[in-house]
Amino acid sequence: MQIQQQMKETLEQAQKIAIFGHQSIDGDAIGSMFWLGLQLEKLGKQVSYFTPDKESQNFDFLPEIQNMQYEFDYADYDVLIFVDFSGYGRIKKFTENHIEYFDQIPKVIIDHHLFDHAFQNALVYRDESAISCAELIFELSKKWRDLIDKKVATFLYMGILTDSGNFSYDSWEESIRVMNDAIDLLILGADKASIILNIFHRKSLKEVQFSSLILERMQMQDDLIFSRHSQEELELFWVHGDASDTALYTMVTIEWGELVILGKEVKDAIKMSFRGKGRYNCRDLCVAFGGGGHHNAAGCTIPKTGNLEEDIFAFIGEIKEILN
Ligand SMILES: [Mn+2]
Repeated sequence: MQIQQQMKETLEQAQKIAIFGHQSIDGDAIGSMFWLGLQLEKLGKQVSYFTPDKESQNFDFLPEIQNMQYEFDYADYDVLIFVDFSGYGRIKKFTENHIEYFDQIPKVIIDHHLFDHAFQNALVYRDESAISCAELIFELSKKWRDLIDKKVATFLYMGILTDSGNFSYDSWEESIRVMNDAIDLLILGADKASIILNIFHRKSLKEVQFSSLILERMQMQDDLIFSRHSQEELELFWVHGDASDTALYTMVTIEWGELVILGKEVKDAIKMSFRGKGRYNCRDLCVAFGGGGHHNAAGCTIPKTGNLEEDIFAFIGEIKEILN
Protein backbone atom coordinates (compact mmCIF):
# COMPACT_ATOMS: atom_id res chain seq x y z
CA MET A 1 0.00 0.00 0.00
CA GLN A 2 1.25 3.48 -0.80
CA ILE A 3 2.44 5.57 2.11
CA GLN A 4 -0.13 8.30 1.31
CA GLN A 5 -2.96 5.77 1.51
CA GLN A 6 -1.63 4.38 4.78
CA MET A 7 -1.43 7.90 6.22
CA LYS A 8 -4.96 8.69 5.12
CA GLU A 9 -6.30 5.55 6.78
CA THR A 10 -4.32 6.09 9.98
CA LEU A 11 -5.64 9.64 10.30
CA GLU A 12 -9.22 8.66 9.46
CA GLN A 13 -9.22 6.00 12.17
CA ALA A 14 -7.78 8.35 14.82
CA GLN A 15 -9.93 10.54 17.05
CA LYS A 16 -7.55 12.40 19.35
CA ILE A 17 -4.63 13.89 17.44
CA ALA A 18 -1.62 16.06 18.36
CA ILE A 19 0.24 18.06 15.71
CA PHE A 20 3.76 19.31 16.35
CA GLY A 21 5.76 22.16 14.85
CA HIS A 22 9.49 22.53 15.49
CA GLN A 23 11.20 24.95 17.87
CA SER A 24 11.85 28.45 16.48
CA ILE A 25 8.76 27.77 14.43
CA ASP A 26 8.44 29.37 10.98
CA GLY A 27 5.75 30.07 8.40
CA ASP A 28 6.24 26.73 6.70
CA ALA A 29 5.66 24.70 9.85
CA ILE A 30 2.72 26.85 11.00
CA GLY A 31 1.10 26.69 7.55
CA SER A 32 1.59 22.92 7.39
CA MET A 33 0.27 22.33 10.93
CA PHE A 34 -2.94 24.27 10.46
CA TRP A 35 -3.62 22.89 7.00
CA LEU A 36 -3.63 19.39 8.46
CA GLY A 37 -5.39 20.42 11.64
CA LEU A 38 -8.24 22.31 9.97
CA GLN A 39 -8.85 19.42 7.58
CA LEU A 40 -8.93 16.93 10.44
CA GLU A 41 -11.22 19.18 12.49
CA LYS A 42 -13.60 19.23 9.51
CA LEU A 43 -13.60 15.45 9.70
CA GLY A 44 -14.72 15.69 13.34
CA LYS A 45 -11.37 14.94 14.97
CA GLN A 46 -10.13 16.43 18.22
CA VAL A 47 -6.90 18.21 17.28
CA SER A 48 -4.27 19.88 19.51
CA TYR A 49 -1.35 21.98 18.29
CA PHE A 50 2.05 22.12 20.00
CA THR A 51 5.35 23.91 19.51
CA PRO A 52 8.09 24.32 22.16
CA ASP A 53 8.15 28.11 22.27
CA LYS A 54 6.02 31.12 21.34
CA GLU A 55 6.03 31.89 17.63
CA SER A 56 6.95 35.30 16.22
CA GLN A 57 4.31 38.02 16.61
CA ASN A 58 4.31 38.20 12.80
CA PHE A 59 1.85 35.31 12.95
CA ASP A 60 -0.59 37.01 15.35
CA PHE A 61 -2.81 37.92 12.39
CA LEU A 62 -3.85 34.26 12.04
CA PRO A 63 -6.86 33.67 14.34
CA GLU A 64 -6.04 29.93 14.58
CA ILE A 65 -2.67 30.69 16.16
CA GLN A 66 -4.52 31.16 19.48
CA ASN A 67 -4.91 27.37 19.57
CA MET A 68 -1.16 26.86 19.69
CA GLN A 69 0.10 25.36 22.99
CA TYR A 70 3.65 25.63 24.31
CA GLU A 71 3.55 22.88 26.94
CA PHE A 72 2.84 19.29 25.97
CA ASP A 73 0.43 17.19 28.08
CA TYR A 74 1.66 13.64 27.20
CA ALA A 75 -2.01 12.54 27.01
CA ASP A 76 -3.48 9.48 25.35
CA TYR A 77 -3.26 10.53 21.69
CA ASP A 78 -4.20 8.11 18.92
CA VAL A 79 -1.75 9.66 16.47
CA LEU A 80 1.03 12.23 16.64
CA ILE A 81 1.73 14.27 13.52
CA PHE A 82 5.05 15.98 12.84
CA VAL A 83 5.51 18.44 10.00
CA ASP A 84 8.68 20.14 8.73
CA PHE A 85 10.45 17.77 11.08
CA SER A 86 13.81 16.04 10.76
CA GLY A 87 14.13 14.52 14.22
CA TYR A 88 13.17 14.58 17.88
CA GLY A 89 15.86 17.22 18.45
CA ARG A 90 13.57 19.70 16.66
CA ILE A 91 11.15 19.54 19.63
CA LYS A 92 13.72 18.80 22.31
CA LYS A 93 11.76 20.50 25.10
CA PHE A 94 9.00 17.88 24.66
CA THR A 95 11.03 14.81 23.71
CA GLU A 96 13.97 14.99 26.12
CA ASN A 97 13.54 12.17 28.66
CA HIS A 98 10.24 11.23 26.95
CA ILE A 99 11.46 9.25 23.92
CA GLU A 100 9.55 6.15 25.11
CA TYR A 101 6.27 8.07 25.07
CA PHE A 102 6.92 9.28 21.53
CA ASP A 103 8.15 5.89 20.30
CA GLN A 104 5.03 3.99 21.40
CA ILE A 105 2.36 6.18 19.72
CA PRO A 106 1.74 5.88 15.96
CA LYS A 107 3.23 8.81 14.10
CA VAL A 108 2.72 10.53 10.77
CA ILE A 109 5.76 12.52 9.62
CA ILE A 110 5.74 14.84 6.60
CA ASP A 111 8.99 16.61 5.86
CA HIS A 112 11.47 18.02 3.38
CA HIS A 113 14.70 17.72 5.42
CA LEU A 114 17.35 15.05 5.67
CA PHE A 115 16.31 12.93 8.64
CA ASP A 116 18.72 12.48 11.50
CA HIS A 117 17.42 9.19 12.90
CA ALA A 118 14.95 6.42 12.17
CA PHE A 119 11.56 6.61 13.87
CA GLN A 120 9.73 3.71 15.47
CA ASN A 121 6.08 3.21 14.72
CA ALA A 122 6.01 5.92 12.07
CA LEU A 123 4.69 6.56 8.58
CA VAL A 124 7.16 8.91 6.92
CA TYR A 125 6.55 10.94 3.78
CA ARG A 126 9.74 12.77 2.95
CA ASP A 127 10.90 14.60 -0.15
CA GLU A 128 14.12 16.58 0.19
CA SER A 129 13.69 18.08 -3.26
CA ALA A 130 10.73 20.21 -2.10
CA ILE A 131 11.61 23.76 -1.10
CA SER A 132 8.90 23.77 1.61
CA CYS A 133 6.95 21.25 3.64
CA ALA A 134 3.74 23.09 2.68
CA GLU A 135 4.30 22.09 -0.96
CA LEU A 136 4.49 18.42 -0.01
CA ILE A 137 1.34 18.71 2.02
CA PHE A 138 -0.46 20.47 -0.81
CA GLU A 139 0.60 17.86 -3.35
CA LEU A 140 -0.36 15.10 -0.93
CA SER A 141 -3.74 16.68 -0.29
CA LYS A 142 -4.57 16.92 -4.00
CA LYS A 143 -4.50 13.13 -4.02
CA TRP A 144 -6.65 12.95 -0.92
CA ARG A 145 -9.72 15.16 -1.21
CA ASP A 146 -11.08 18.50 -2.35
CA LEU A 147 -11.44 20.05 1.08
CA ILE A 148 -9.11 22.95 0.46
CA ASP A 149 -10.90 26.22 1.13
CA LYS A 150 -9.64 29.82 1.02
CA LYS A 151 -8.33 29.72 4.59
CA VAL A 152 -6.41 26.48 4.11
CA ALA A 153 -5.02 27.68 0.76
CA THR A 154 -3.74 30.82 2.51
CA PHE A 155 -1.92 28.77 5.16
CA LEU A 156 -0.22 26.69 2.51
CA TYR A 157 0.64 29.74 0.42
CA MET A 158 2.27 31.25 3.52
CA GLY A 159 4.39 28.11 3.98
CA ILE A 160 5.56 28.13 0.38
CA LEU A 161 6.24 31.86 0.37
CA THR A 162 8.24 31.96 3.61
CA ASP A 163 10.44 28.90 3.00
CA SER A 164 11.21 30.02 -0.56
CA GLY A 165 12.13 33.53 0.71
CA ASN A 166 9.35 35.07 -1.37
CA PHE A 167 10.32 32.87 -4.35
CA SER A 168 14.02 33.72 -4.29
CA TYR A 169 15.79 30.69 -2.75
CA ASP A 170 14.31 28.13 -5.13
CA SER A 171 16.09 27.31 -8.36
CA TRP A 172 15.50 25.32 -11.57
CA GLU A 173 13.06 22.43 -11.05
CA GLU A 174 12.32 23.69 -7.54
CA SER A 175 11.04 26.95 -9.04
CA ILE A 176 8.78 25.25 -11.56
CA ARG A 177 7.26 23.12 -8.84
CA VAL A 178 6.86 25.89 -6.27
CA MET A 179 5.40 28.36 -8.80
CA ASN A 180 2.94 25.78 -10.10
CA ASP A 181 1.76 25.05 -6.57
CA ALA A 182 1.50 28.77 -5.81
CA ILE A 183 -0.71 29.32 -8.88
CA ASP A 184 -2.96 26.42 -7.87
CA LEU A 185 -3.26 27.85 -4.35
CA LEU A 186 -4.13 31.31 -5.70
CA ILE A 187 -6.86 29.75 -7.83
CA LEU A 188 -8.13 28.03 -4.68
CA GLY A 189 -8.41 31.47 -3.07
CA ALA A 190 -5.14 31.95 -1.14
CA ASP A 191 -5.04 35.53 0.18
CA LYS A 192 -1.66 36.65 -1.19
CA ALA A 193 -2.12 40.31 -0.20
CA SER A 194 -2.73 39.46 3.44
CA ILE A 195 0.36 37.22 3.61
CA ILE A 196 2.60 39.87 2.03
CA LEU A 197 1.22 42.56 4.34
CA ASN A 198 1.44 40.54 7.55
CA ILE A 199 4.64 38.58 6.99
CA PHE A 200 6.78 41.08 5.08
CA HIS A 201 5.37 44.55 5.77
CA ARG A 202 4.59 44.46 9.47
CA LYS A 203 7.94 44.12 11.18
CA SER A 204 8.23 45.78 14.55
CA LEU A 205 10.59 48.75 14.84
CA LYS A 206 12.74 46.66 17.24
CA GLU A 207 13.01 43.90 14.67
CA VAL A 208 14.32 46.25 12.01
CA GLN A 209 16.70 47.85 14.55
CA PHE A 210 17.92 44.35 15.46
CA SER A 211 18.68 43.65 11.82
CA SER A 212 20.63 46.88 11.59
CA LEU A 213 22.84 45.60 14.45
CA ILE A 214 23.55 42.45 12.42
CA LEU A 215 24.25 44.53 9.30
CA GLU A 216 26.60 46.86 11.21
CA ARG A 217 28.91 44.03 12.22
CA MET A 218 28.70 42.30 8.84
CA GLN A 219 31.99 41.59 7.08
CA MET A 220 32.88 40.80 3.50
CA GLN A 221 35.87 38.67 2.51
CA ASP A 222 36.11 38.09 -1.24
CA ASP A 223 32.62 36.94 -2.23
CA LEU A 224 31.76 35.72 1.27
CA ILE A 225 29.56 37.86 3.56
CA PHE A 226 29.00 36.98 7.19
CA SER A 227 27.64 38.29 10.46
CA ARG A 228 26.31 37.07 13.79
CA HIS A 229 24.08 37.73 16.78
CA SER A 230 24.03 36.40 20.32
CA GLN A 231 21.14 34.94 22.28
CA GLU A 232 21.35 37.86 24.68
CA GLU A 233 20.79 40.34 21.85
CA LEU A 234 17.51 38.65 20.92
CA GLU A 235 16.33 39.27 24.47
CA LEU A 236 17.72 42.81 24.52
CA PHE A 237 15.70 43.72 21.42
CA TRP A 238 12.65 41.69 22.49
CA VAL A 239 12.61 39.90 19.16
CA HIS A 240 11.91 36.33 18.07
CA GLY A 241 14.67 34.07 16.68
CA ASP A 242 13.46 34.53 13.12
CA ALA A 243 13.91 38.33 13.31
CA SER A 244 17.37 37.90 11.78
CA ASP A 245 15.70 36.87 8.49
CA THR A 246 15.22 40.56 7.77
CA ALA A 247 19.01 41.04 7.89
CA LEU A 248 19.58 37.94 5.76
CA TYR A 249 17.29 39.31 3.05
CA THR A 250 19.44 42.46 2.92
CA MET A 251 22.78 40.64 3.08
CA VAL A 252 22.09 38.65 -0.09
CA THR A 253 21.39 41.83 -2.03
CA ILE A 254 25.04 42.98 -1.85
CA GLU A 255 26.90 43.12 -5.13
CA TRP A 256 29.76 40.60 -5.59
CA GLY A 257 28.57 38.63 -2.59
CA GLU A 258 27.96 35.00 -3.56
CA LEU A 259 27.55 33.39 -0.18
CA VAL A 260 25.98 34.78 3.00
CA ILE A 261 26.46 33.13 6.37
CA LEU A 262 24.69 34.30 9.52
CA GLY A 263 25.69 32.76 12.86
CA LYS A 264 22.96 32.78 15.52
CA GLU A 265 23.80 31.79 19.05
CA VAL A 266 21.27 29.37 20.54
CA LYS A 267 22.14 28.28 24.07
CA ASP A 268 25.29 26.13 23.77
CA ALA A 269 25.35 26.02 19.97
CA ILE A 270 25.50 28.28 16.92
CA LYS A 271 22.98 27.93 14.13
CA MET A 272 24.49 28.86 10.78
CA SER A 273 22.12 30.08 8.07
CA PHE A 274 23.47 29.99 4.52
CA ARG A 275 22.07 31.92 1.57
CA GLY A 276 23.48 31.91 -1.93
CA LYS A 277 22.87 33.21 -5.42
CA GLY A 278 23.67 30.10 -7.41
CA ARG A 279 27.45 29.95 -7.56
CA TYR A 280 27.98 27.84 -4.44
CA ASN A 281 25.93 24.92 -3.24
CA CYS A 282 24.77 25.89 0.28
CA ARG A 283 23.34 22.45 0.83
CA ASP A 284 26.64 20.61 0.21
CA LEU A 285 28.48 23.02 2.51
CA CYS A 286 25.94 22.48 5.29
CA VAL A 287 25.81 18.71 4.85
CA ALA A 288 29.58 18.70 5.57
CA PHE A 289 28.67 20.02 9.03
CA GLY A 290 25.71 17.71 9.64
CA GLY A 291 23.06 20.11 8.31
CA GLY A 292 21.04 20.26 5.13
CA GLY A 293 18.81 22.35 2.92
CA HIS A 294 18.80 23.54 -0.66
CA HIS A 295 21.17 24.98 -3.23
CA ASN A 296 20.49 28.61 -2.29
CA ALA A 297 19.28 28.25 1.30
CA ALA A 298 20.56 25.81 3.89
CA GLY A 299 21.65 25.55 7.50
CA CYS A 300 23.71 23.65 10.02
CA THR A 301 24.47 23.82 13.73
CA ILE A 302 27.94 23.82 15.29
CA PRO A 303 28.89 23.64 18.96
CA LYS A 304 29.82 26.85 20.74
CA THR A 305 33.20 26.66 22.42
CA GLY A 306 33.17 29.97 24.28
CA ASN A 307 33.60 33.15 22.31
CA LEU A 308 30.93 33.58 19.64
CA GLU A 309 33.00 35.87 17.43
CA GLU A 310 36.02 33.54 17.46
CA ASP A 311 33.85 30.52 16.73
CA ILE A 312 32.35 32.29 13.71
CA PHE A 313 35.78 33.29 12.39
CA ALA A 314 37.04 29.72 12.77
CA PHE A 315 33.95 28.44 10.96
CA ILE A 316 34.33 30.94 8.12
CA GLY A 317 37.96 29.80 7.81
CA GLU A 318 36.82 26.21 7.39
CA ILE A 319 34.23 27.20 4.79
CA LYS A 320 36.86 29.11 2.81
CA GLU A 321 39.12 26.07 2.87
CA ILE A 322 36.32 23.90 1.46
CA LEU A 323 35.57 26.48 -1.24
CA ASN A 324 39.22 26.67 -2.30
MN1 LIG B 1 10.42 24.09 6.04
